[in-house]
Amino acid sequence: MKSRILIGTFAAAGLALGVGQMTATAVPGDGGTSDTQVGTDVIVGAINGVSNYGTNTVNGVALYGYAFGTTSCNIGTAVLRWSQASSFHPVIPQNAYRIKNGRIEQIGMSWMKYGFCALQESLCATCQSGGVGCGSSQSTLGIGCSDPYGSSLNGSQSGLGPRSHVNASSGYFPGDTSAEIGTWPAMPSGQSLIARRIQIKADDLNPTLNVGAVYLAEAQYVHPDDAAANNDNNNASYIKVTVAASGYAMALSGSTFQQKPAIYHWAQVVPTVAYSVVDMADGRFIVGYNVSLNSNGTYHYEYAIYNMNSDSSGSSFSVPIPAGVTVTNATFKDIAYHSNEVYDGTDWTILNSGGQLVWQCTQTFAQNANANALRFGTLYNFAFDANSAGVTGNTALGVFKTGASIAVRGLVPATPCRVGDLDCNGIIDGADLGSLLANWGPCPGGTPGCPGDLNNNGIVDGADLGTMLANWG
Ligand SMILES: [Ca+2]
Ligand SMILES: [Ca+2]
Ligand SMILES: [Ca+2]
Ligand SMILES: [Ca+2]
Repeated sequence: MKSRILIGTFAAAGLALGVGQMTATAVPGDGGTSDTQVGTDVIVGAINGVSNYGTNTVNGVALYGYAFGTTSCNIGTAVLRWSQASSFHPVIPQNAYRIKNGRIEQIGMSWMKYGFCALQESLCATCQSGGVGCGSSQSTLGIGCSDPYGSSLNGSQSGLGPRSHVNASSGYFPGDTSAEIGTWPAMPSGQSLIARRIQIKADDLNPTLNVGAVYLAEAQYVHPDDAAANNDNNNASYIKVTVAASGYAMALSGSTFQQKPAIYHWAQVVPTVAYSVVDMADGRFIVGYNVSLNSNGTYHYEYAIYNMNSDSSGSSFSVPIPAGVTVTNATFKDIAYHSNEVYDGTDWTILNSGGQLVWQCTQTFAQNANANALRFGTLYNFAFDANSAGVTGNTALGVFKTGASIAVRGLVPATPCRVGDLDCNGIIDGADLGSLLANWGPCPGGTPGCPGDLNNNGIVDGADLGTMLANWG
């Protein structure tokens, strides 16, 4: 399965191309190695536990609070600086996802855990000398060494800072001085169990509402040294989790999938899912997509777009819709920021016009820097039905901070065949006539729409022949 995904990813990504002022390079996208193999390279070696905090109700919605423990590893060739109060230590966002009914959705996100010092353990490799452990203001994570942060530490609310203060492309954030911490949005009242932690709606966890669902925990490390070494595309890892019927307690299931964001598990559950990897100048997006057949004969298009570490962020997504294709049931799904985070949560608009189905953030960067862009560590869903099967083609991802548009390979609705072009080769000729005559008479079983039944009335007769001849050529 892994090799299949690698090949599919490479093939899809290899066709991604840039338009406008941005540059998109194409590389295999499901992690596994650092990009440069040199310098500092932090990864999540393991998600090591879950803290279950219980529930608070916010605006009438029951939300459950969680934190995931993380063990980082330095798999690079240089020590990783880990100095509290400076910008040179990791910050750690945690996310939760659910795969259900053919879709992967992000169902929760935390603020950023601010790391403060590193032990020197050996989860991923033999820990070499060079690291400076806890107790020094100049702590580092040595080459090959690992450092565990338990889930209760990653859920400690005073040590969780806002995502809006972090640039995941450069890894930069203001050092956690008392002055900086003083600028963090205040803890909302009445949310002592869930504030700043991963928050998930009860309805997204209730087993009777989520039969067959697969749940995933994900964590990512963000660090300026790792970003500067161009080793920041392997910083997210995930693990499966179970959800108990009682109190919706989560528990880890199996082993951590290292250096892979959770979106790559979608194809483990839905094997026809494919991916395009989009590397912008400042970070990586992973676009997952799948087309399935609906019971009514139309096709369901499902796109999940994950921004791993692009500060430029996304602000629109569009799919070409050929003339003659009918689109229904277009939907958008984001994930809510919380705990007084400054970002807006307004849903994107959806417009099918001029040959394009377009999802659009309601404000530009110039209008509102805190608009609901598709930011690092988040995954948004874009879905629709169409009466046309999927063919390989280019979608477009709009960039929030630059206004650029990036072409992204995906599956898009095919141009419909002309009425009477039974073999769909662009011309109505003797081959099509032969097919119509071969099917002359009632359709098998009386089921309308058999080959040649152009007016869909269950019989191939003179009326259909007349239509074909009228369209001849
Ligand atoms: Ca890394
Ligand atoms: Ca929203
Ligand atoms: Ca034909
Ligand atoms: Ca007919």
